[in-house]
Amino acid sequence: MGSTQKNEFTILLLGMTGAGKSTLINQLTNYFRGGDPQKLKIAIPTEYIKNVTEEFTHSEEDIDDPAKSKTRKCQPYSFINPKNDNDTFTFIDTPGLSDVSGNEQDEENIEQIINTVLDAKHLSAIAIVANGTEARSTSTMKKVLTQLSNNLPDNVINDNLLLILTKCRKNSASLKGDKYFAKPKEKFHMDNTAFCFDPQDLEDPETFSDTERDWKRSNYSIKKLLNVIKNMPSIPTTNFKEIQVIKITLKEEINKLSRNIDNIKETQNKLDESRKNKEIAFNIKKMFLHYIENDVTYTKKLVDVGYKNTYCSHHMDEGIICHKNCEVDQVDQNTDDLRKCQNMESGFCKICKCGYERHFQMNKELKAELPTKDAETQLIYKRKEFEKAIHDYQTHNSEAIGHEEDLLRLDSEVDGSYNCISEHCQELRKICSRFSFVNELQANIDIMKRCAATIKDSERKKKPESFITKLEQLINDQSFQSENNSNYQEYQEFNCN
Ligand SMILES: Nc1nc2c(ncn2[C@@H]2O[C@H](COP(=O)(O)OP(=O)(O)OP(=O)(O)O)[C@@H](O)[C@H]2O)c(=O)[nH]1
Ligand SMILES: [Mg+2]
Ligand SMILES: [Zn+2]
Ligand SMILES: [Zn+2]
Ligand SMILES: [Zn+2]
Repeated sequence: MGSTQKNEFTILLLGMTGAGKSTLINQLTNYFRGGDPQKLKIAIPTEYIKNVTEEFTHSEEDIDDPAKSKTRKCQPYSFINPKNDNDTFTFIDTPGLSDVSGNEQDEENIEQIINTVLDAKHLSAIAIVANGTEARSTSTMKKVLTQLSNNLPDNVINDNLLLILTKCRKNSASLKGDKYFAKPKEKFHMDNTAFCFDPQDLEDPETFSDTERDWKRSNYSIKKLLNVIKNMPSIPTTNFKEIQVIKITLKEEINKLSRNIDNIKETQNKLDESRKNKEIAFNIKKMFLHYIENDVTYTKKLVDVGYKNTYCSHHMDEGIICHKNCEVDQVDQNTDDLRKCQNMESGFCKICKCGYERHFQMNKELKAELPTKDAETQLIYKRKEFEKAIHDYQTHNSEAIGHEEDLLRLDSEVDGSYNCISEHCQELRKICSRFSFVNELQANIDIMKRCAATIKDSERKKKPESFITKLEQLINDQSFQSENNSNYQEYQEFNCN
């Protein structure tokens, strides 16, 4: 027995909807299985021939609706070369892409296409099928590649790309003035007319001879195509996988980053709260120390009230409430909010004459008569309040320290995320230089931006905001770079025979 090496060639057909991918599959079926215009073999039903003659499964829908795309699922069609049964050619028909950008169905289809590629393990070629009669058929090629640019590795685009122009003969293909997004290795023309009219029309001799002629030309193009495919490097689909993996990692890292920016915001709020409570406890402590040391008669207990009072940290111990039931909402102690209190005039308190910055708010008040007028018992109460204030102060202080530590940790995690994202972007760029980070990540960045904008502390805000700017520059920079990337050359119309 001679050495019979089995060769498997997998070809992915890509194109806009209606370009003629499924019709090409029918033409291929006839090529491989010896059909002819009068005895058509049908793998995929057409508008005119609904009955399939072959055993393949297909996913055609809305066959009679010219406005809709037909192929719903990626479907492989395997053929054994009649001239050499060691060669198997598997053409993968795919759902066509629409002209609408950002189309959800397209996104779904692209995902399906990539998964099919991954299943294939090896790919011999990606053949872009484009309507050759369209004035800018090469720009449709560019469109297809752009839509898939975040999924196709460079080596495939550089070494395994083919262009099949349908519905045309070589001399009628109008390609003038178009620029290539990438250079296909070879270009083919065909007009698979036999599947595009009512078979009864073949009775007309002119139609018959035209169809015969188109048929021969198509088969000649297919023969050429198969030869080219046989000589193309078969590439493993690992690069596709790698792109997917890096994309997932990038997404995860961006999500982590997003969560951390959210955490910074939350932690900042908690820190503000702790600092505020710390200040309140400090002032209460000061007040009771003053009461104890100066033996101030203490007849009322400090109780919670359902409204906010504005106090002065210098005059609180005199029992002065600078503004009872103050309507101002002091957001945090570092802001100028209390300037707006109605008892402030040009930043000074009308009641105690101190500056607004000495003031703070709390929903506590000396109220409710103590049950005793006895000095000894009063002192016990005063001490108890004093100690409670010390305790509260310590609690809020250690809370604040904890939040500060958290913020430092979050800051460094955010930095780490940046480095990680930047590394992955570079890694991705190496195998997929056309990758558009803007398309992939802009939405997440916008969410982060909105979150960062709500961080109250303007100092705190700076870090995430500068970080997000840096990240935006990174992704914009990378897509800018790609325009000048050597792998990204635009080719003038070229001729192939
Ligand atoms: N004249 C001519 N018509 C063609 C040719 N190829 C396809 N058509 C017609 O173009 C239309 C779309 O063809 P399909 O093969 O379904 O196109 P497709 O790329 O599979 O479309 P989707 O499945 O929607 O992505 C049909 O009406 C075909 O009859 C061709 O080579 N010549
Ligand atoms: Mg189709
Ligand atoms: Zn007020
Ligand atoms: Zn005051
Ligand atoms: Zn004061």
